[in-house]
Amino acid sequence: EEKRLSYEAKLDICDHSVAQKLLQIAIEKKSNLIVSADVTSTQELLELAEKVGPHIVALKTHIDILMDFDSDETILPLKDLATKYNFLLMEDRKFADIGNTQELQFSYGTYKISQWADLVTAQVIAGYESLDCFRNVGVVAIIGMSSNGTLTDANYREEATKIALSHPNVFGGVSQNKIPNELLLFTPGINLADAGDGKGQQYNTPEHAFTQLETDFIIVGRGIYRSDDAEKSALSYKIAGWNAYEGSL
Ligand code: 5FU
Repeated sequence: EEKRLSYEAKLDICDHSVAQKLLQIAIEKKSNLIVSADVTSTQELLELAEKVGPHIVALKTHIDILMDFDSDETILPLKDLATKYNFLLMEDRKFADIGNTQELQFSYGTYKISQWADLVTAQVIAGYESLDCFRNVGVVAIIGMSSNGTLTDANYREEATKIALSHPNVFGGVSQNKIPNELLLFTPGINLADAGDGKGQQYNTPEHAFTQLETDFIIVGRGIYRSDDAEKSALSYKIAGWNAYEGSL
């Protein structure tokens, strides 16, 4: 049984440059919080980033849900906020196609993700070589999903973990189960108030994620952006996440 490692210890074994940056920000800000900015306008996105920026290690986007995306109006100010508050931009694109198509989806089209994202999520369903296109970015592989009835069973997760461990572009995984120490673990499906959303999402607490899963980063969406005061709730999740991390060491 592997022992839970501190962020300092992970700095020694997670070599990818994006893993190094995330771990350094976590230590500096005493935060393991990633806010999922699932809002549909640029104004809401930038207002949320301004409020939660000081408390997070990364802002997770689904850039394709914006009604008014514009490189200049959306991405430039978002990048400025990321610099101002020292957080990374994580595009939760969950690429799931052959390498050539992913290469096009990553760099072309409306969103030109490769021009601004520090890290992206990708399914590993298309196999090892499908991830070769994500040079100059960090990949977080989807190993297990949080939703009820997901097909990511133990066998799938084991095979997905092998790809994640061996591919040089991959430095982490999204999962609801433990993954090897060499990978950073990202856990969505975190909410202090709700158990689910009536649409298949299943929630756990930060405490569960750190003690049971030995996660490295918690991802919180509606628990923060739907609350009355996003700044205040980001701070609560940051503190809850940090206390749970320290308690799990
Ligand atoms: F890979 C996954 C997963 O297994 N579960 C998720 O919920 C990703 N997510 C994302 O985290 C999902 O697409 C949302 O953007 C976010 C969770 O949002 P919530 O509002 O906290 O439920």
